[in-house]
Amino acid sequence: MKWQVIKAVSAAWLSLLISTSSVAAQWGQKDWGDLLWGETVAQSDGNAGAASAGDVDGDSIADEVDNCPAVVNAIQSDVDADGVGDACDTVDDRNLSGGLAALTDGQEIQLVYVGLLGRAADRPGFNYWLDEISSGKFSIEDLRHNIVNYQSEYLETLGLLSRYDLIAELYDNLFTRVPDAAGHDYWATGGGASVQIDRLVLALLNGAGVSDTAALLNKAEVATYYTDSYSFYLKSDASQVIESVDSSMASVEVAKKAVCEC
Ligand SMILES: [Ca+2]
Ligand SMILES: [Ca+2]
Ligand SMILES: [Ca+2]
Repeated sequence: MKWQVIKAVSAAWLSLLISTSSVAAQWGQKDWGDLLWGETVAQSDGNAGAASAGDVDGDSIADEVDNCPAVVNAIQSDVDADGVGDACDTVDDRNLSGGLAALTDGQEIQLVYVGLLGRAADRPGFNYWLDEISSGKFSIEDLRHNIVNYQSEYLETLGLLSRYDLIAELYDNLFTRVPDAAGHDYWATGGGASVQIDRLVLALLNGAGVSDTAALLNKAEVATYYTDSYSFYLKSDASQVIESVDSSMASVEVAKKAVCEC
């Protein structure tokens, strides 16, 4: 994430986020050049303690309850909830069919923050939008609208980019990869060029293929973990924590470990 604009969160910020605009938008599913799948390699996070008879990997989780008995994974993250930890699970059992409809309100909120601001949401902002969207007062479109129109944090960074450069930045923020040529051209000058530049973030969320959807779910997972866990919110921390999260489940364990610093 290249953009890191550190500004204090203020009451005025929240008021700016409140909008009455609601624009329905729909995009078709597109699957552009997904990364090769299944290349996740379980790795140690490098903080193993001393191995013992009942804890062979030395991560302080006893073998009988350790979801990766041979891999250091103190957080025990398991995003597909199959009992095998992210650090050593090579088969992603989640529904990766993609599309906005498959995301929870909380995931959508985090991913709009991730896409447009490059960071996990702060708790006041997240809770405000979750309440408003869950109650039906606002929609995810309203959150997008407010960020791209009123937040200087966006207007002074991604908001200054050309359409072509913005696509690349959104791919980096959302999918942790550079756009493939076909996808880049599609959104820049092809069939996706009809999507207004300010609405590209939701179009990309909605059109993500299997591998990119895994990255989105992982980003949302780690962003939510950070939002729920921090004792003092720093935009730089909120950005760093999701920066290296990609389509691999192993990247989730590593990122959560960095949040918790345990
Ligand atoms: Ca262990
Ligand atoms: Ca382990
Ligand atoms: Ca698993």
